[in-house]
Amino acid sequence: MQSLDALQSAFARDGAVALEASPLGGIVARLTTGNNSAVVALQGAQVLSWRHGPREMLWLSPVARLGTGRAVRGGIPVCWPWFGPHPSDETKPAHGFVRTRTWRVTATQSRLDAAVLKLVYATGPDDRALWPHAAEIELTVTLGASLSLRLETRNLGATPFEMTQALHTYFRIGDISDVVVEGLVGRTYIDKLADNARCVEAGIVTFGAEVDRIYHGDTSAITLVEAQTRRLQIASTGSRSTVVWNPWLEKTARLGDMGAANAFRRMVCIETTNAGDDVITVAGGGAHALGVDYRAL
Ligand code: TA6
Repeated sequence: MQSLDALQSAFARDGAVALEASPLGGIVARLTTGNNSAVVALQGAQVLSWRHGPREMLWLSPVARLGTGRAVRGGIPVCWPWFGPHPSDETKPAHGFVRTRTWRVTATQSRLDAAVLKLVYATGPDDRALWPHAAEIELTVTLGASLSLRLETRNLGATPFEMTQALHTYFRIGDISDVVVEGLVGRTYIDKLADNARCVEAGIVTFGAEVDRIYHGDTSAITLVEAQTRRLQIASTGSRSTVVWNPWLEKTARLGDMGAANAFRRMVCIETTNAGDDVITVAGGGAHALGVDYRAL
């Protein structure tokens, strides 16, 4: 594991990238560009905070802690190499296993318009019982006027493997009743709350109860709209599916790590995915990149 001193000497970039001990435990990288900042934990390469000017854009559980062996609730968890429950073995962790692994910082960059951080995780012997393939994943976080993430999967073996994945982003909102999601009208979706029934989205997505849906189709122009005024543009690449989720009251209680009974009112997940029918096959020696750009309009 990389020590904080070694990380600071190798990767700190004055005014753009700092490596710090997080009050949540563990080591984080802090990116700064102008009035914008982001905090990324080495655990899971998880973005924990994105501040756009004075505003925190991501929701993070108030009881979130690093280094507990459990995934952190909030920010942008990286779900890989499967999304949701394991397709055939329910004893395996939901959303894959890299959320709780320590990733390696491999590069940082201070550009005129952005701060850049790269982290890598390579599957090892401890992972083989969960997933038998040799692979390396690299997350590139670019903070400028927008926040961009690019998750590249590289198949280091000679045979192809299938995977599903997600950048499982928790957006911070004022109240769920004031929020709609535009850009999914007409799309087919799997309703995970209706025995995985396949439905068609009739219009804009609103929230009045738990929502847990995998939308299929183009993901390049989705917008989170709050109180008809605040708009956040979500532009994904390498993805033909988007998950929209709000746990509402009962699931919030069942999860037990949301920090408050009504925490669901302050967050909504709009996730850039390869999920549902959108399964990716990576050829031996090949690669696949999943990307997203978040831009406050
Ligand atoms: O993306 C939505 C979802 O699959 C929900 O079904 C819920 O399980 C959520 O992810 C959180 O999963 P986690 O494993 O982080 O508790």
